[in-house]
Amino acid sequence: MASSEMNNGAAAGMRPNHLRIATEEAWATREMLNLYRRMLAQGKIDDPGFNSLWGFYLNSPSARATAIIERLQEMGEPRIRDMDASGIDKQILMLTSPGVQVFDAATAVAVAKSSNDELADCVRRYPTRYVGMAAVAPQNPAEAAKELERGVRQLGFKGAILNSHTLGEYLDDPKFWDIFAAAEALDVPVYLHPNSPSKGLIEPLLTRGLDGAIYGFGVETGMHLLAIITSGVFDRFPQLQIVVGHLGEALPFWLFRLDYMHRATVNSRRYEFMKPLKKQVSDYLRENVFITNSGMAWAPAIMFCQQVLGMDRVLYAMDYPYQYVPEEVREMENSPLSAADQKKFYQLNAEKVFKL
Ligand code: 1DF
Ligand code: MN
Repeated sequence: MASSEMNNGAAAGMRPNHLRIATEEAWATREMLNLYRRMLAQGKIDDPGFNSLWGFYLNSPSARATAIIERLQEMGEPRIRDMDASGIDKQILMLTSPGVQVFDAATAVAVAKSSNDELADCVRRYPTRYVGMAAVAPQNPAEAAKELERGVRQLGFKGAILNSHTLGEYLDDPKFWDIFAAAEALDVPVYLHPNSPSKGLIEPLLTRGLDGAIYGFGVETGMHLLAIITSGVFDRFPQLQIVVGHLGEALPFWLFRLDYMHRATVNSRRYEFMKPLKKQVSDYLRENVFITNSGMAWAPAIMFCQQVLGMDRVLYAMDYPYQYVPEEVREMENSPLSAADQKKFYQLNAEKVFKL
């Protein structure tokens, strides 16, 4: 067998037989970062996770912080060059976390609109390279649903970005479900992206420096997705599809225990509010959830997820600019996956989920 058939040509630096669509790629507007700066300077944000994360990125002189702040805001040729240098054909773009979800409701609604307009301009400039996701303000669920509809119908966006908790509140609360109803009706996915753990969840992580992407993001976001499932969101919205990064924030590894213990908890009536679901927890993860490997360029974990969720449920993501490591892209193509499965992972699954 020619080496190009074995490894898809990646090792030899050739073009593979598929596109590479990176599905969790971040950007930021100047307007939003300036609001973050002002809020940090005024010291009035009651969200220790936000203060830790954005206090670092906006104040640290480190090479990591300064390069990321610059790349987040750069939507022109330098970003395209970074994509070319790492072999990325398209970025699915989302307003970086927590997006508008730390603002008061009126500000959040306004910044969601202005950033969506800006993103639509960027996509118009590079229509073959960029795909937009709509930022929405859960602080005002009815407006969020409207903005998602505008984003999809008028701006050509392919779904919504939700950065986990909003001011400590979670999407298992039915007051937010207008957003899920809109996504289901528009037939677009919701990307449930990490946020720092909420105020009530963060303390022992923060005091150990583990609140960020190293682990706290996963604790927060895996718990959030599980709470969405156990609250019955997918029984109410059976067509809804949620995309989650970081290989499903570890939930695929928990499938067996989640099914057993959810059943045990419900059947023993330990919590009055925990109602029986139509299906097992693992069924929702296989039928209503897609996962991406953002930040997890590691073939054994990717292949485990493909094995337990299905080859059609796992998508490629880089998490630019937070994990911009061009070599990772090529190294991963040396995994034992067949060329056909590589094509699903890097291209076809994303085209299906986001309707590209
Ligand atoms: C980090 C990582 C920050 C991810 C992010 O958004 C982010 C980080 C503020 O390393 O601080 O999206 N990530 O998805 O892994
Ligand atoms: Mn990310």
